[in-house]
Amino acid sequence: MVLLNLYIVYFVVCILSVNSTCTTNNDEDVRKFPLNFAFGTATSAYQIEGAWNVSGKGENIWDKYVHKNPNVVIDKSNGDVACDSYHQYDRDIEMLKELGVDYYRFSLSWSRLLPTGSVANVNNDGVDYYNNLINGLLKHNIIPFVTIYHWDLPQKLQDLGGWTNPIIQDFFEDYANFVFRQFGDRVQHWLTFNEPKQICLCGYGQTTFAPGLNMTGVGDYMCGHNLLLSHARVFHLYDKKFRIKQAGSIGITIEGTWSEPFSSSKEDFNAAERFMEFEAGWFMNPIFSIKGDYPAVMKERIAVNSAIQGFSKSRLPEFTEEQIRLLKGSSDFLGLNFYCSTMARHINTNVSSEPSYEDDANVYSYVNQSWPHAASSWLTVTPWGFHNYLNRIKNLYDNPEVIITENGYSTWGGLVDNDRIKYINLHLNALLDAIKDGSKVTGYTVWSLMDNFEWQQGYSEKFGMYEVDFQDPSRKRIPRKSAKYFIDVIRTKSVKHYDPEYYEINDCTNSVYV
Ligand code: GBH
Repeated sequence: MVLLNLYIVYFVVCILSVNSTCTTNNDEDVRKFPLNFAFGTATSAYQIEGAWNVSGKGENIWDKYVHKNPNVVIDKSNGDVACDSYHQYDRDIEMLKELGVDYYRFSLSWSRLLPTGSVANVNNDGVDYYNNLINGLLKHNIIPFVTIYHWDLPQKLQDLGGWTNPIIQDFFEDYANFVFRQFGDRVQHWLTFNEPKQICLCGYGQTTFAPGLNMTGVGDYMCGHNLLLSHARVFHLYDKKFRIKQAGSIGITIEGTWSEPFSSSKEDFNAAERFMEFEAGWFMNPIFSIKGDYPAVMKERIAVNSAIQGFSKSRLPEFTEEQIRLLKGSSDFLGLNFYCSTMARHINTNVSSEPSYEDDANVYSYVNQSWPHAASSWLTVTPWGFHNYLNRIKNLYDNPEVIITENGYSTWGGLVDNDRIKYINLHLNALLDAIKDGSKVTGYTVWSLMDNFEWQQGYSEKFGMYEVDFQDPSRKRIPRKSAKYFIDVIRTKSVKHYDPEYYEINDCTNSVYV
C-alpha cells in the first residue's frame, strides 16, 4: 500500500531540510527515511471512546467483563468514559494535526455500529460518529487507517460462543461488508484484526482479557481458527467487491515478540524458534508463508500431546486444502506490532493430562532482568530484537511489505518523558537498520496518541504522547516532550543516530515545537 504521495512529500522535505534537527551539526548523525515512508499514531475504540451506553451503542465483551469482574483491572477502572473521544474527537484531530502525522490508526466499535452484532440492526448515531471522525481527518489531510476489530466483540455474539463458533465468520463478513459500504469511499487503508494471538490466548485460553473463558489448549485454538478464516473471507470480500472501486488495501496486524535463546545450545535455539512459531507464527504462517497452514512445529506438537491426553484428534483444528489456499497471501501487507523481546530456554516437561497451550509450546520464556524496561513489566527495551524480528520476517515470508502498526513505551506519567523519546529513537534506528538490510518497511506508528484504558492495567500505565487528565470531565490532553520529539521526526523525515557516547535527549533545544 502506498500511504503517501511521493511528489507532495518530496516538496515538503525540500522545504524543511533547511531546518536543522535536534542537537546535531553533523550530517552523518542524521539518518533519513525513504521519501514515501509514512508516520502515524494509534488508538483503539474501547480504550479511548467511552460513551459505553450512549446513543444506541450495544454492550460489548469488555463492557460486560469489567462491569462484572472489576477486580481483573488493577485499579478497578473501566472504559465507560475513558478519554471520552466519542465527544472529544475534534481535539483528537487537532492533536494529530499538531503532530503532523500522515495517518491515524483507530478502530471501529462493532457494537456502536451494530449494537447486537448483526447488520439487521444499525445504529445511525454510531455511523455518524465515524463519518464525522473520518471527514475531520480528511479535512486536515490525515489518512484514516482503520482497524475493523480491536478486541470489543458485541456481547450478543459472545453469547453465541464468540470466536469459537464458526457462525462468527458470517457475522464478521457481514460487518466488514457494512463498514466497507459505509466508509470505504473515504477509507482506503484497512486492517481486519488487531493481534489475533492476544484475542485468543488472553481471552479464550486465560482470564486476562474478555471474555476470560480460561480454556487453554482448546478455546484458544478454536478462536484462532475461526478468526483466521474470518480474516480470509473479509480479505477476499474486499478483493472481489470493493478493491477496484475503492482503490484501497487491506491487511492484518499481528504482534511479534523477539525470542532470544538463553545459550548457544541447539535446544535453546529451537526453544526460541518454537516460541516465535507458537506466538506470531500461529497467525503469520497461514497468511504470509509460501506453504501456508499452521507452523509445522505447532501441528506436530499439539497432535502428539492431544493423542497422549486421549483426544481422538488434534486440539488444533485442521484447515482443508481449500482453506489453506484462501488464507495464503490474504493480506496486502503485514501490520506488525513490536514492543519487546523475551528470553527462551529449553525445558523438559511431562505432558500433563490437562490440555494447555504452555505445555504444547514447551518453552520457558521469561523477561531478562538485566534489560531496561518500561513501566509495564513485560515491556523490555530491546531495539536489537526489533531489527532481528524484521530480518526474520523478511527471510521467512519472502519479504512482504511491513507497516509497524504499533510500537511504544509506558511510563507512570509526567510530561518529561525522556525514556519514551529514547525508546522511539532506538526503535526508529533499528527500523532503518532493517531497511538497510532489505526489509520493506513503509510506515511507523506510535502507540499511543494519548494515555488511555490500558486493559487490565487500567489507567496506571501510560502510553500516550499526550497526557490525559482523567480527573477532568473534559479529559484535557497536554503534549508530552515525546510529542514534540515526534513532530521533529515527522517534519524532517529523519532521526538522529543513536550513540550512547554523546546522545543526550535533553539537548533537543533547537527544535521547533508546538
Ligand atoms: C498492544 O498489545 C495492544 O494492541 C494495545 O491495545 C495495547 O494498549 C498496547 O499493546 C500496550 O499494551 O500483563 O504480563 O499478561 C501489545 C501486546 C499483549 C503486551 C498483552 C502485554 C500482557 C502481558 N500486549 N500483554 S501480561
